[in-house]
Amino acid sequence: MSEIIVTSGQPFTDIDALACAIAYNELLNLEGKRAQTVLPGPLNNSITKKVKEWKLDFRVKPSTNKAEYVLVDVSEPKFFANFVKKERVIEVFDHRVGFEKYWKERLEEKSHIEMVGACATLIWEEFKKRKLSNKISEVSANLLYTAILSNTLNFKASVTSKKDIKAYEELKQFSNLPKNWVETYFTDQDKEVDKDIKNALINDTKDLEPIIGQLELWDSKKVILKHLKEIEEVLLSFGRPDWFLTAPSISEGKNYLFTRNPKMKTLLERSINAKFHGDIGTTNKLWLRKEIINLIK
Ligand SMILES: [Mn+2]
Repeated sequence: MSEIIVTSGQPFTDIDALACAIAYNELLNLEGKRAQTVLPGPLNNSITKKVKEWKLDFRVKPSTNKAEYVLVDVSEPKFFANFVKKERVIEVFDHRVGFEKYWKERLEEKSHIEMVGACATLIWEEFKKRKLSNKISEVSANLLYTAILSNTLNFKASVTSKKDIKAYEELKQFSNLPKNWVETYFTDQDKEVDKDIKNALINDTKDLEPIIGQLELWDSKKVILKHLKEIEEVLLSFGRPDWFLTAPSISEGKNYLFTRNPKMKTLLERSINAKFHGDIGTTNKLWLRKEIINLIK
C-alpha cells in the first residue's frame, strides 16, 4: 500500500489549510493508514506565534514520490503543489466554487466540495462520519476550531454556514484553549500587522482594476489610522491612481475603507453603501473583498 500525502498546495499556507491537513492526516492514522502532511508554502499571518508553539507535525517536501494524494482547502489543479500527480489524487476537500463537477466525476463520494465558511468544518464532519470524533487530539481540535474562527471572521463573514457554527461548538469540548482565545488569536495578528504593515499589505493586495488592498483585523480603525501614509505608499506603488483599502474590523462587524480618490469613494458608496468622512469610509456590515469585487464588476 502506498503512503498517502495530505497537502494543500497553495503558494501560502493559512490556518485552514494547516488545520485540515494535520487533522485529516491524524484521521487516516487512526484508521491505520500511513500518511504524511506536506505543506510547501510559507505560513501566513493567520498562523500566529501561539499556534506555532503547538506540536505541528508537517514537512515542506514529500519524502516519497510513490504516493497517493489527498488535497485539502484547494480544488483547482493549477494551484496544487508541483509534486502532486493529478491522476493519483484520491480525495479532495474544499469550499470554493468551480471544480465540483470535475472532481465528482473522477472521485464520486471522495469529492467533498461544499460552500461552507471553513474547509475545517468538512474535516470535522469526516471525523464524525467515520466515528472517530472522540479520538481527535487536542492539537487537531485546537487547529480546526481556530481555522473556523479565522475563515468566518468570528462568524461575522457572510460565508458562515450553520455547519460551521455546529462544528465549532462540537470541537470546543476536545480543544484546550484559553478563555479569551478569540480575542487573543485576532489581536496577536493585529500586533504583527502593526509591526510591519507594508509587508502585510503587499501580501494581501489584488492588482485588479481598481487595485484593492485588504487588511483583516480585530480593530482595524486603530491600526489603519496610525499607518495611512504607509498604506498609501504601498497601494500607489502598483502604479495607478485607482486604489482603495478595505479593512474588515472583526470586533465591530464592519469595514473601514481608505482612498484619496473621489471616483473610488463614489464607487464604494454606490456598491456597498459606504459612508465617507474625508478619505475614511465605513460600512454597516462586514464585507469580504471577494464580495466587494463581485458587486463593483
Ligand atoms: Mn479555507
